[in-house]
Amino acid sequence: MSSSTLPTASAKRFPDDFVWGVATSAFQIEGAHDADGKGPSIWDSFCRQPGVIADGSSGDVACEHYARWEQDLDMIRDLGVEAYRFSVSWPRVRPTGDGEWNEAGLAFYERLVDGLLARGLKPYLTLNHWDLPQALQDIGGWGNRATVERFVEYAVGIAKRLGHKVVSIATHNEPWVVAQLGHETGVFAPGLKDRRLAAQVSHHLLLSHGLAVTAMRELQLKASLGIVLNMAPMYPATDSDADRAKARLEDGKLRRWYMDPLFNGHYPQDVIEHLGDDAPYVEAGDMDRIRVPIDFVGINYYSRGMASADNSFDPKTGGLELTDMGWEVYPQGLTDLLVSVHRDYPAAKRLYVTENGGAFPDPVGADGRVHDEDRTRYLDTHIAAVGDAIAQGVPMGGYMVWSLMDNFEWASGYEKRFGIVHVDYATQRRTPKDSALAYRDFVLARRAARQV
Ligand code: IFM
Repeated sequence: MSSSTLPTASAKRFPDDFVWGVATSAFQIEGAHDADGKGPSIWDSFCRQPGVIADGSSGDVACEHYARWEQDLDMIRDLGVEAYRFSVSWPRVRPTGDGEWNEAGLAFYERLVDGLLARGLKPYLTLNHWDLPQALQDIGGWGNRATVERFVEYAVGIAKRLGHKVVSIATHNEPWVVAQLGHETGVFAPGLKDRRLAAQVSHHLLLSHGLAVTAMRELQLKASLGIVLNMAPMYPATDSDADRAKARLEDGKLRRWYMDPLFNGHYPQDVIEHLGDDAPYVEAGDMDRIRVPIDFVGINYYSRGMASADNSFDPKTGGLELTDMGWEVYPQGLTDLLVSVHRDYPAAKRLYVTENGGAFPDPVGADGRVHDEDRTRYLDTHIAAVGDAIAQGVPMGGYMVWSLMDNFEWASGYEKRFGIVHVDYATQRRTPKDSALAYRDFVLARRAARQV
């Protein structure tokens, strides 16, 4: 099949050890929500509440990856990439988050990892991509400090089983989303609306990260250890002092709130003041428990943030190029972000773009193919933006497209398609879109160039 490469990205230089990959998460693709002893997660429960998922769907079936994993691994291999970022479903391996482990669930991930290795693919594992066991939510979830201990047990259990085979283990994916969207605005599971609780949840997530890393280090794993954060560079909508102050605060809430504890051992003072009585309770010693050496920070980037003091900025009215999520396409923001993270947190030794991509409406053409020029252009310009950051000295380790295939996009259900592979949910047929073919040819050309 013919395809075009990515012309802007192709003009950039990437280090020889730079890793090219694709990413997914368990709940969004696996389905098999109650198969082989899996327990319910908070997302299984949340989806059952009327009105919370745009199309009324759930993750019950999703992409049937639990059953189709071998075919999917062949597909990843055929895309020419080197790495696959996936997550483990906590309730699949330990159904209630406590007590008995589920050997069938563990065996599934072992087969998956062995299958990746057999195909020459590097496994990048994430422990928590949001699907907390419901049984733990029933006793307070991430608001309960005891969940921190359960998470450490989970991390150690997975690390013992897979940590000598996988390339990397990330503790959490986007803890900001869990705290803010899950506990403050309530648009994601577990659907709570309590700012005080959200702040406490963010602290427990960070604490569990630090304690899990410390516990996993003792196992002397092959895997590198780190965390994945969603970030957006914040720009003031105008030059006014008020808008600048707002941009600074928004950056504090999204980025510094996580990066300062991880690397500097404290929460940002301006955000603590902003939270006032809602600031989290922090036990003596917690900040040292959080600030432990890690090997990488994964950054998930989709768009920039524009801050205006009166919240009047609306990307939908600005004539800007938007994705199907209503997010602005702004590749320069990725360069700005990576450069600033490296400048502000030099102790973050290695950065990865662990997610980047766009949702676009993708009709299947009369020729049976998906000509997703907008996504192909998005990938081209954003990969080029990573190349620009590398040229400015940012220590980048790799880039992973979100997502391998169309999947369950949380509160948007199946209406938004992020995949470079199209999924026909009626038949579960997978069809690589033009963006997948362009990415494949780009990556294969990069890999071939290394060998000369
Ligand atoms: O689908 C999500 C993913 O689970 C986490 N990062 C953002 C993606 C797009 O919304």
